[in-house]
Amino acid sequence: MIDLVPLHVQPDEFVRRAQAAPDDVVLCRFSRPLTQAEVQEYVSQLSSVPVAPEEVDVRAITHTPSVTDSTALSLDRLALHTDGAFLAEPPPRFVLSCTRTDDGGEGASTFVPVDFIVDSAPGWAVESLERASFRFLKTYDGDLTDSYVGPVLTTDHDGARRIRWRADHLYRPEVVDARGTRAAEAVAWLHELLETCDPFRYVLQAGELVVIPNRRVVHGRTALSDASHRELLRAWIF
Ligand SMILES: O=C(O)CCC(=O)C(=O)O
Ligand SMILES: [Fe+2]
Repeated sequence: MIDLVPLHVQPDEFVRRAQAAPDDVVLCRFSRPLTQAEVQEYVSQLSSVPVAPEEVDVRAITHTPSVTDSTALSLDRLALHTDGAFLAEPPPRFVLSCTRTDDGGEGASTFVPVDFIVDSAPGWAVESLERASFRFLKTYDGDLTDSYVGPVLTTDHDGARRIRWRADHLYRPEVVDARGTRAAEAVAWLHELLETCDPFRYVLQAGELVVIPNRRVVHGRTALSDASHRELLRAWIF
């Protein structure tokens, strides 16, 4: 299993420790599942742009048979990705708060750090993922208005790598401008790596909340068990 060490923090120190560790996966176990209002309050406190708690958008991620166009709301595994890959500025972090765990103990959260990806990649692949531009879609219905075109890998001012990624059985980022690199091969290489590697896995329990540095790790989940009642509340932190 790929190594990743979540920072385990206590509820009374959660906000302070999470603020001090923006690039870590931070895990906190509360005595009971947080309400939507409590998640909104924590996200408001962790935001770097001012946002009132009631303005924080919280989504419930749970098996919803009536929705057929969302893998997150199905029982299927969710391929490793970053959230908001179609946005010019994806959320730097987001929270997953577990209100109900999977009945069969399935639905592990999966994580792969970007540093593992870069360390595993041949030089031509890193160069392609940094230099070429790729299209990241919001929807698969052919509407490109809300898509983003840019590199997969960037490096920020302090030298830390950042990633943007979404690829699944329906779509892989389309090469818009290869800029002389082996861009299409690099997409295939990264997709294959993420499909075949052994991600860090953690099964969230009811009452646990995890803060994920969205550009420093890709995340997904393993398949849920049949008739799963697992529920997570998800909110992006800007
Ligand atoms: O179900 C999960 O564990 C993760 C869901 C997720 O990553 C998403 O909805 O973007
Ligand atoms: Fe996600």
